[in-house]
Amino acid sequence: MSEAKEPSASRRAFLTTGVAAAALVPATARAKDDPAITGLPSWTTTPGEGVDARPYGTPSQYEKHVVRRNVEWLTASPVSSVNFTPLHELDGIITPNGLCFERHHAGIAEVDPGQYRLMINGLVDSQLVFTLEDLLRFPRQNHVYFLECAANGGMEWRGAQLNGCQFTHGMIHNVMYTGVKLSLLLKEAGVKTSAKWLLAEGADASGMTRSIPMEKALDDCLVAFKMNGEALRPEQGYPVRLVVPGWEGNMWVKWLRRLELGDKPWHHREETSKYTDLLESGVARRFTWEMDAKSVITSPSPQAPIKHGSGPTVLTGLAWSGRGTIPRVDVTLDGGKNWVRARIDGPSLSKSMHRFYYEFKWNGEPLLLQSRAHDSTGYVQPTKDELREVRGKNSIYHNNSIQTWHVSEKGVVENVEIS
Ligand SMILES: Nc1nc2c(c(=O)[nH]1)N[C@H]1C(S)=C(S)[C@@H](COP(=O)(O)O)O[C@H]1N2
Ligand SMILES: [Mo]
Repeated sequence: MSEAKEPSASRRAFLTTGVAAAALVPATARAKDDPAITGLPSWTTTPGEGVDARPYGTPSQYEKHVVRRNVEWLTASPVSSVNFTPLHELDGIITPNGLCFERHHAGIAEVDPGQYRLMINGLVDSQLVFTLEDLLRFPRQNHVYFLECAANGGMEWRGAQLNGCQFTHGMIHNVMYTGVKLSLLLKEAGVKTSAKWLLAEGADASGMTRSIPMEKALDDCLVAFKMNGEALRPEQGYPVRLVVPGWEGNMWVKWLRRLELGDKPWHHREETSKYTDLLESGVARRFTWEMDAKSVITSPSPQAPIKHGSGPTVLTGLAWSGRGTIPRVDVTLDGGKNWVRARIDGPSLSKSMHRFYYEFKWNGEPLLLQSRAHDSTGYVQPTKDELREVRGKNSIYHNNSIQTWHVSEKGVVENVEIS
């Protein structure tokens, strides 16, 4: 891999002249003869709807295309399926609640909060059962974390396949959670010294269960009841879900109803037949919990082509790591021959998405766009070939390789692979 270079001389010149002399971006509209400025549209001449019209707000009618989408051929039934976050339409680092991708194995459980119970049993001094009211009387914490399904990018292992970052990378969301530290609840029950593992169980019809080592359970896990300030959505596990920061999404049990303490892992379905990585040798790697550093350019991308022609162009994307923060993201416009450092903007939080930008002057020629994340442990996101060398081609899960987008002279963007 080549070293990241500082911005080129021409880019520096563009930035200086942009600030000192001419406007950064040439204005396209002119006041004279433009009905959008000389005219009087209905919203200017007539009062709009009152404060009683939208008791729970929804986006503008012109934003109807910004929705979760699914890939029809991917799964047989919508109750055991996945839809994808429209990453190409979003900015900043927070995923709006209504756009968080959904993955459930037996549909959305509609849990009555009055009948909600959380039980702690197994290797504890006293078995406990909490109501939702009980949970609300413990001290709370707020944290922003990404949740990424281990299958994110799973369709791309053997070659470029899905045309859009919504589909190649959209099994992720980044939300501020409010909840109680799991360690606090476990201490209430009194963890026996023989307890080394925790089983988290969901209340939905899938009977979702995962084994979590005690060190993680006592470290930063949360029992969460709020997302981005409001109650969890039913899709995300209302009224309570487990938050397992930095670890694969499957472990973040929704509609959480039971925590059992034991002395060994349970080896249930979701940690044996699923979410394990079949290596070239035929051996399956189990328990790949931490999500390695990854990034993707969200615009330009296949669903967000360049429509304005050559000239000033904003490139933006997301980067994240299950092991810490993202101090650095590199981008290349020429398929990896030259790398420049992107600008990270907004909060840099551990195990949270980071937003990066790279502003450049497009000369109208074809581009091969890539981004490469570095995390706070020093780990660098691998190319697809580098990852395949280690993992072979049988894998589905844990694909954190570098994504390539091809931009044509017309600004049309496609998912491609280069080696
Ligand atoms: N109870 C329960 N929890 C669950 C699941 C489920 O089907 N049932 N799906 C898991 C999987 S595979 C993932 S990737 C995440 C998805 O979380 P989300 O729907 O909030 O995106 O929830 C996990 N927790
Ligand atoms: Mo998942």
